[in-house]
Amino acid sequence: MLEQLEELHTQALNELGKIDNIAELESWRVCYLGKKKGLPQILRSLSTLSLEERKRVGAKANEIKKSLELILTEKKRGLEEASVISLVDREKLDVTLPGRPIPTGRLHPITQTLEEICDVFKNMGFQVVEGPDVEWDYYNFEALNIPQHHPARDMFATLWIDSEVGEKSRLLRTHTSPMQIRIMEQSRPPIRVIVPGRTYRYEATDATHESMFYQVEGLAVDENITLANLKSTLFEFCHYLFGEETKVRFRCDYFPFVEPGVEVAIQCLSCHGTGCRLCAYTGWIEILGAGMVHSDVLKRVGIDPEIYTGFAFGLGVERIPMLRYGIDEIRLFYSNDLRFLKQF
Ligand code: 2U9
Repeated sequence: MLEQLEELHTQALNELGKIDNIAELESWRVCYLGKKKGLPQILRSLSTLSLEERKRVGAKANEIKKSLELILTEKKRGLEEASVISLVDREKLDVTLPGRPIPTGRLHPITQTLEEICDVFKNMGFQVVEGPDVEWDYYNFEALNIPQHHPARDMFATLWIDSEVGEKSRLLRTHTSPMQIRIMEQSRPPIRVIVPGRTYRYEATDATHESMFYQVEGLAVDENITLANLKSTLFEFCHYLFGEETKVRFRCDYFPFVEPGVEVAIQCLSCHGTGCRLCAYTGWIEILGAGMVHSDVLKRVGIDPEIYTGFAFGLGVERIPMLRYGIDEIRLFYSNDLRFLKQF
């Protein structure tokens, strides 16, 4: 029996020497120290021996058991340490490696221009408001002095949403002016707002026309607002955007929602008035349309034109970076070509 114990001890130690992971070590423990097998089983069978033998074999078995338990604890600690070391080694971070470049995004050139335009007017005390792209015929046309069959409807090739005709017909707004009507319906003067946003036209695209483009429109309504206020506001705007020295020109124009109406042009940035391809040899470049809000438009929203007057203006946003950077193709802004967009 003692010999059998010694053999078991040697075998256990041999096997332990070959183990290099925790899972195998656990199987080893079950095999030699587990309740159902190994030493505990031998200890249970002592009852068949004489008292003398039982004492000796029992003492030896306990001695081996203690020795195996001790060596098991040590082996376990050793394996755990080794596994932590190998984990640290595998997941080691080389902080001296150069970082991976994270490409930074940028704002679209039209967004940049919109923000710049809005900032100029915000500094002059205007509030920025936005309206819906889908509008009623009433807000886009009727309220702006353009009733059914008015020839001015031809100025705005419209993308209709509803097929029936009338005030309750829906469309994609052809200008952001409908929002100014909504503002005047909802609030009382003094009003100073600008409305940036997308506008839509049912037109074939070419180098200078898109079916979707951005506008910024402005409206100021108060007592004693005159054409002089409109002129100074838009002169200030043009000087800020194109430089203090830029010459600005006001000429008569017609829009159904303003009276009088004006077109605002700046002297050509490229030829300074002598005439070139950019300004179609006129020396001037049109930037804005504007005017004094028509008294009928004010009346329709319940603002008394005897007490209040207002000015309004509108500009196409894409034209600004096109003039500044000499871009001769509007469609580049919306064709998602990063080679183009990355330049801004
Ligand atoms: C209300 C009353 C009047 C806004 C105006 C223009 C003239 C104009 C064009 C410029 C280039 C549009 O993008 S564009 O094609 N706009 O010429 N806009 S007056 O007048 C208003 C607006 C709202 C209630």
